[in-house]
Amino acid sequence: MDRKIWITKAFTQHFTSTPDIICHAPGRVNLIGEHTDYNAGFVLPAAINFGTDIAAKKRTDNIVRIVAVDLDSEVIDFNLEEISYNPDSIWINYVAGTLKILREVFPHFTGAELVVSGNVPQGTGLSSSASFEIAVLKTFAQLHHLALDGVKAALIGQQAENTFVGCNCGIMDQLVSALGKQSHAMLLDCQSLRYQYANIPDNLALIIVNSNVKRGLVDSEYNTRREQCEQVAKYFNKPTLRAVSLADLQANQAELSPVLFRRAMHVITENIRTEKALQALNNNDMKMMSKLMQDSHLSMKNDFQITTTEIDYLVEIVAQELGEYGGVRMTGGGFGGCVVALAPHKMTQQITEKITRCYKDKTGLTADIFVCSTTNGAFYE
Ligand code: GAF
Repeated sequence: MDRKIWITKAFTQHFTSTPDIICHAPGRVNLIGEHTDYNAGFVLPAAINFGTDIAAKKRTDNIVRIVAVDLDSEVIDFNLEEISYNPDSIWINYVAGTLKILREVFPHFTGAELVVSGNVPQGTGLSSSASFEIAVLKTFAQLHHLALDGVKAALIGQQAENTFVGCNCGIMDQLVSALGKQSHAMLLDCQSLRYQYANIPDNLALIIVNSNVKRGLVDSEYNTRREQCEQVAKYFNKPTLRAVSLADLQANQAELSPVLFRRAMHVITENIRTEKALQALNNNDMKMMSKLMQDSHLSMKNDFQITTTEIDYLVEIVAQELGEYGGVRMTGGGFGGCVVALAPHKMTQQITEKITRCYKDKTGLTADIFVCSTTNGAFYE
């Protein structure tokens, strides 16, 4: 059944009335530019056809009542005037945190009845949480006529994660969930927050492979990487690594610990690759894109050290099939999660077969393979 019809039905069942609006916000896949966003660098993500749906009706008091249909229809109420962290139900903090920050910007909006459901595979690096935050923000902006553009919404979502949920993420996921464009990736400059779209050529499929490696220590390792990047920027007396050139980094190698040097090497070279990837996509130059994605993966593996043996193996077998006709690399924060491939449509089947044939034998795990499409950022109906 169409998700819109389905969530409308769920709303009617729970609240015995019809919703005022249905909002959707997508998850994302990042084509290249990993761990560069919080270094004020470049990223190249695309919004995908997995996301969060919310059916909503306005209330005139300050109560928010939300039903999570995917979690046994758990119902949680809270008052907009008394928002605090809920240690017993982690998912509600994405809603509560987002609305707390939204209230600081727009102090007078009232509550709502909400039914939420999402289909972004969780914990796989495809931004289920950013899609949830942006869906909540889009819903409240629409219900209460708040002047909230995509960039402002993304900043609020990010702030909620940083200050309420406790993840020190950058801006990429929220921004592409809010402002992505069908058939396009988005080159985002995380310093100026300016962005431009790059067409994904029609002949290419977007294949996302979930390694099903359980992501351990993601938050602590993520925060450690961020601190290491900040240390190097501080050494150069710069606000972020964006302001440090490759030449300066290389000239100072002896002064930095090997680990810090490698972390900065990844970020600085990844920024260069990401800008080049925009040109490669615009020119439909798959040979170049293939090389950039391969180098990006090696940099994440050797310098930033955020891949796993299973992920490296997936990348290796898909790259063998693709040759220079397509690109493949790990995508997202790392330590498990997904691999993304840009591949000619006609190679989709052979890639799928190769993964199915080899991955389980080698790792004991079964990979989930999604041939995805790109979509627009958040919208309401
Ligand atoms: C996670 C974060 F949320 C993003 O901000 C980004 O840093 C990404 O990891 C790594 O590129 O998705």
